[in-house]
Amino acid sequence: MAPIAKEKQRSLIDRLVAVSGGSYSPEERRKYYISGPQWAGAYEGQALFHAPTREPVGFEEVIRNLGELGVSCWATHDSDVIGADDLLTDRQWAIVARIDKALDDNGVRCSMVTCETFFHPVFAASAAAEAPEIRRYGVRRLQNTVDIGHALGAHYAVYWPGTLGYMVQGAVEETQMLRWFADGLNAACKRDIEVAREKGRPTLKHCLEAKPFEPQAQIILPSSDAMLAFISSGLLDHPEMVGLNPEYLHELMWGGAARAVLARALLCKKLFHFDINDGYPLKHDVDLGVGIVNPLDWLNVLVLLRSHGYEGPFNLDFKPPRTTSNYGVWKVSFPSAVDRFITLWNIAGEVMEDPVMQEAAAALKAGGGGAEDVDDIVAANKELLTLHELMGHRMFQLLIGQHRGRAFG
Ligand code: GCO
Ligand code: MN
Ligand code: MN
Repeated sequence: MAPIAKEKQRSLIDRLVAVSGGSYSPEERRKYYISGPQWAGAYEGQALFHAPTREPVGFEEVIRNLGELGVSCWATHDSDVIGADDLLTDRQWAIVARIDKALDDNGVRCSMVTCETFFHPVFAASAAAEAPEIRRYGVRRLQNTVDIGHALGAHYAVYWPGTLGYMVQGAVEETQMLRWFADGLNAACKRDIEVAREKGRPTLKHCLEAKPFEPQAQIILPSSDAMLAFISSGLLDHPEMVGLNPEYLHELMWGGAARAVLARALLCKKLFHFDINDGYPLKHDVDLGVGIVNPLDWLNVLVLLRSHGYEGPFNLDFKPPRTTSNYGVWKVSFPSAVDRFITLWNIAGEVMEDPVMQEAAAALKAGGGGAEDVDDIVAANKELLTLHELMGHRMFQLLIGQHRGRAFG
């Protein structure tokens, strides 16, 4: 093939997107509680060893593109749009008003705000560091994020504690750090109760997000399960206001099965919010688009969530790859992620209604019958238990559409 001239490359992308087909209309996409984070749309491709590959994009452009694609909600860190120098000053409210207008103009709602307590140098030792002035500043940022959330009409606040942990063991006393972290959350909930009362709004749902690895010797709350234990530790003044925002990839990173993690959160009634993306176990937080690596695993996750009636947001917390252009972010990255999600959601519905899956599950629960003696129990269930593997295979068939007559060979 001859080289593709620069000016012909966008039309090539457009043509191959059209040939691929399978995309949903903005109206269809809007039926789902999906949010597009400011930081995902504006991500320029930078990382520890990597320079940016894309040009900067402002919030107006992100919100406009989300509106056009049919992503109904937007989410933001307090510092994504408002610079650190403007935060906590009157100037921030002028920016919030511009955000509000952009949301309004494009038919997009703000679902979630999140406080950045990891990027700024003041948080080098986390927002729960030893020096009281660091913690006081952290509390001001947390409470201010609650204020911004209410001003923008959000219902969720997310906290990813970033470098809550240490590089050098012994320098930090872990129980103390956890108490200080709880103090910050307590201050955020207290402020929330006050503002919600003033405004006649419901309080926010405060969601903790775990990530097992960062460039740290130890992260103190590395997994959703650790956070569940923390929520019920007695350190929180309002444990009923605090739940989880698990992230699919973060659970995969430590070797967890996302579906089992979510099941534990569901049982505790703490699955408030869910960051959706994809990637690889025991690797860096690559944050690829949902379902692009592990579609079968994702199908399993959605079957669980659908069958338990999860109604919270699905937040597209992914990073368009460095190889994707600014144009590609809106032409390929976002719409393809949303469309894979919707397709997998629909297939999950088919799994739940599939007669093979239903009969196999019912047969396993019925058991072999009648046996009391241990050898009899083993014998009575021997053939039935093959159904586990058959169900795994059936999930694969449902994923690739064999139940709809798709055939090979
Ligand atoms: C990540 C983190 C962040 C958080 C965000 C919300 O994947 O690096 O998940 O994207 O979700 O900071 O607090
Ligand atoms: Mn991540
Ligand atoms: Mn996340």
